[in-house]
Amino acid sequence: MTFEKTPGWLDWFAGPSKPRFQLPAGAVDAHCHVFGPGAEFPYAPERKYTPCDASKHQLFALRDHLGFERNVIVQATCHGSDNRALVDALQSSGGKARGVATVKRSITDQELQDLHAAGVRGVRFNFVKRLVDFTPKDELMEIAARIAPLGWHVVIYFEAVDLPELWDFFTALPTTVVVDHMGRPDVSKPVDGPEFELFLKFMRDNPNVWSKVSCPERLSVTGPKALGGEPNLELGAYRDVVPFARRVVEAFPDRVLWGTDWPHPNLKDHMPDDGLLVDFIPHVAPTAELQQKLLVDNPRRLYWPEL
Ligand code: 0GY
Repeated sequence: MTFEKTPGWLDWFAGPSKPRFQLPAGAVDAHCHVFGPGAEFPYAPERKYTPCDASKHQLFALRDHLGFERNVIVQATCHGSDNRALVDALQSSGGKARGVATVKRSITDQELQDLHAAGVRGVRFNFVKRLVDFTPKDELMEIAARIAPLGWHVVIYFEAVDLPELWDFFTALPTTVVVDHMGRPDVSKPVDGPEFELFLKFMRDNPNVWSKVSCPERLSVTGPKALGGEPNLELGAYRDVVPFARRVVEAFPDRVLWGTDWPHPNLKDHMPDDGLLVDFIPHVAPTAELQQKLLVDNPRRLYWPEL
């Protein structure tokens, strides 16, 4: 089967630079995806976008190029609740990848066990309206109750303006809860303002809540171009995201994760150089101790506790 990419879709960046920041041994890219390939793993009929293919081989090559040891592969909405591409990538990784799946309430216990055996350790609940249709909260709560005994967690993706409405549901979840991309703050608002303060309170009041401090390229309003017009972190690329991510890392050093978000779905203006994204890490986790927690100890606790 062949698929037409969504108009305006930007392909991932094929020649990433070698990061200047040396990742610590055992570093985990804790948020990335595989797309298809569509001819082998067709995209879901209910998808809101059609990506370019981004295979497990390309993901593993990027992992090695950047200096990560492991990946956490997150089911993307373009595959719906068909986790075959994810499972195939996990099974091909030689134990170097774990996954977060999307499931429906109709999933059987045996299917959950099979996902666990493949390396799945969480489910994702997505509340971003441009990506998914609404799933009733009672259905999601039922899924959360079923995966909790497996020791899995729930990954939630939402936008900052929706946190007040979703608060009661999130705080009732019975598992560890991992927030994608800091709950997508509007970084043109003050880091000390009421919107981001609500997110920090969400983490403060709920010790089971973790956050990925990922996606500067997605959240930034100032963008990748720094003074001089080149993507250069020393000169301030994605500088508007730094205070937000750094605040979360410093306040909750044991509950943060970092990921590339490769192959960067739905970016319309620019496609980041993944090497440059790795160079963003010391700006938000400025000490070796914080980097070790963010990149090694925290993802290991959540995804490879047996190591
Ligand atoms: C991300 C962000 C996005 C998309 C998805 O599953 C997805 O389709 O997560 C987005 O468009 O913001 O984390 O990859």
